This record gives sequence, C-alpha cells and structure tokens, in this order.
Amino acid sequence: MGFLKNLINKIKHKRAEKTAAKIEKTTQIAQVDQKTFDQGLKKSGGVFKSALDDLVKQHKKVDAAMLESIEEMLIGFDVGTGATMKIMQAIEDEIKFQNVSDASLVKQIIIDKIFVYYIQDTIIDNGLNLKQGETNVILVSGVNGVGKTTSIAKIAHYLLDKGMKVCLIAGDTFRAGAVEQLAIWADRLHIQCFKPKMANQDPASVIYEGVKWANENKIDVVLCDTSGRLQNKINLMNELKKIDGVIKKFNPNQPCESLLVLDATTGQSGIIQAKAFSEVTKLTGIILTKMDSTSKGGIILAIKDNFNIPVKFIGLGETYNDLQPFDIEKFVLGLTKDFNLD
Ligand SMILES: Nc1nc2c(ncn2[C@@H]2O[C@H](COP(=O)(O)OP(=O)(O)OP(=O)(O)O)[C@@H](O)[C@H]2O)c(=O)[nH]1
Ligand SMILES: [Mg+2]
Repeated sequence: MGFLKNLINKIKHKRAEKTAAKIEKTTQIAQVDQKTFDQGLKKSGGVFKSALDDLVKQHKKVDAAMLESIEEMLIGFDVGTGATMKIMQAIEDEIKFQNVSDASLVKQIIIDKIFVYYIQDTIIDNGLNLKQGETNVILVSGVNGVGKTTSIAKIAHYLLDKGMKVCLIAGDTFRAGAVEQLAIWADRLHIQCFKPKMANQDPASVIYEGVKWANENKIDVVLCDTSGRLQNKINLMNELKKIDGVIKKFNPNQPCESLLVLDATTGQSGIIQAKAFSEVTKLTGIILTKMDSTSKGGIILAIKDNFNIPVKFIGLGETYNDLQPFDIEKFVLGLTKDFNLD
C-alpha cells in the first residue's frame, strides 16, 4: 500500500478512536472541500516539497548533519521550537528503529512524524459547539486586519447554507467604516446586521443589545464582530473581557464559541496573540486565515504545541467557500498533493 494511503488510514483510525470519546455535538461541521485545500496550500506544499527534495540532494546519507538540516527546515517552515524538538525526537527514533541509511527514505518519515504529531492525544474536532433551541453566540476577536470580518461573513454563509437563522452584530465601533463593511456583507447574505445606535458607542453595549435582540427574535446563531486590538493594549483587552461578560448575562454558557482569528502569514507572533487573548476570553477555537498567502504551513503545528485549542476554520482564499472547517486529512493531502511518495 502507498505511503500516503497508509498515513491517511492512520489518521482515520486515530479519528475513529477519538470520535468514540467525543462529547455530543448538535452541529457537526464536517463537509470540507479537497479542491479548496489543494489550491490554498499550493504555496506551502511547493516550498515543503522543494525543501525535502533539497535535503535528499544535499545529504546522501543519514547522519548528524542531515538531522541538523531537517531541524532547520522545520524551524523555517514555522513549526516552532517546541514542536520541532518533539518531531525531531520522533524522526530520530524512527530512523534508528528502521535502521535507515538511505537519505531518500527519510522524506516519508518526516511527513509521517509531522502529521502523526498533530493528531496524537487530541480530539480532532472541527465542529462548532452549537445547541438547538437557543441563541448561540459566536464571539470573534483578534489583532488588526487578520480577517475577522470576512471570516464572520464566510461562517454566516456556511451556517445559512445549513438552514440556520443567522445574524451579525457590528461590535467594531472603533474603526471608521467597520460597521458599514459588516453591513455590506449582511446585505449580500440577506441577513440582519445589528448596528450601534450612535458613533463610538461602547462595543459591549452594542453587543448586549444585539444579543438581546437575537434572543427575542429566536436567532440560531449570532456572530459578533469586534475591533482589531493589539494584545499588549490592556484597555482594549479589558474591553474584550467586558464584551465576553455581557454575553454571559443572557446565558452563562455563552459565548458558545470564542474564536480567535490568526493570520498565518504573521508566523510565530500568532502564538503570543493566542496567549494574551486566552487570558481575557476562554478561547474555544482558532480561525487561521490567509493560509493561501503563506509558504509556511507549519504554524498549524506550533499552535498545536502551544495550546489545546483546535483550529476550527482555515482561510484558504478570499471567497465564501475559501473558509473551510479545518480537516487534518484534507490538509495532509493538500500539502503533499504534488509529492510522489506512493
Ligand atoms: N488571501 C486571503 N485573504 C484573506 C483571508 N481572510 C481575509 N483576507 C483578507 O484580509 C483583509 C482583511 O480582512 P478583514 O476581514 O477586514 O480583517 P479584520 O480582522 O476584520 O480587520 P480589522 O477590522 O481592520 O481589524 C481583506 O482584504 C480580506 O479579504 C484569507 O483566508 N486569505
Ligand atoms: Mg473587521
């Protein structure tokens, strides 16, 4: 059997094991589109493939110098030091176990260990934690320009497609044009956008009123947009804490999802952002945007190494369908699409 098939089977097996232990979800988002993954991961896949090819060209035999090059490659691919160390250990163990001396065989071991590292010990869960019969609030936060507003529109489109009643709240009362930007998306989607009553209104009060309106109008899912905020601005982080608090006033179980948006092109600084944001709101998931614009797909592994927060959506382009529920199987296939490992 081909190497890739083997790897996918391993992933499926792990997933089946974890699914058995998984908490029940009312909404399981699982339909993902392989073509979008293939297209969106072209950059990362291309760079990863040539890095592996170069590695084999430069090192004819498996030795300390080759291991050092593998480590450099992983760091360069944005995997992060923690995950790199763990993956390196697994690669070295496997090389010893299989007694590999031919450098070309190491390629397969590297890919195998990278992805097995991602799936181990985790409940791979790309579902949104939505409950039927109540107004589910999804809070979306992140630093400036990472793709919060467009991701909200894409998620709304996705949920509308599933027949849900969705509305948006324009909680970014700070940036000029932010409310209008969200309202345009809402118009396109033919859904309600709850707006501030006056300029510069306190975002917590807009969100409070919006969530109240959504509850009264039996909306299934309400998506709250927020201003871009730098994680080191204490007053802005406190503002997010306040927003989280007012949502809880209606239902202590809300927000059902607090999603942090990270821009994949900014690399390791995403880790610092996730740490700071998780101190003010209990993050339940990450939306990793602009994966199509980076050649360093390894950020997925750095996130895995630092947090127990799942990547729920991945941004692979700018159209509605380019925001896809994150699926490790599709990710592996997309990244290694042009590899000839069978
Ligand atoms: N290529 C690509 N572009 C994206 C993706 N997601 C968002 N963008 C683009 O990123 C830019 C910023 O998106 P916004 O949604 O306005 O970002 P934001 O976080 O709401 O920005 P602020 O409200 O200013 O903090 C837009 O041009 C989007 O089209 C993605 O997955 N891939
Ligand atoms: Mg925005």
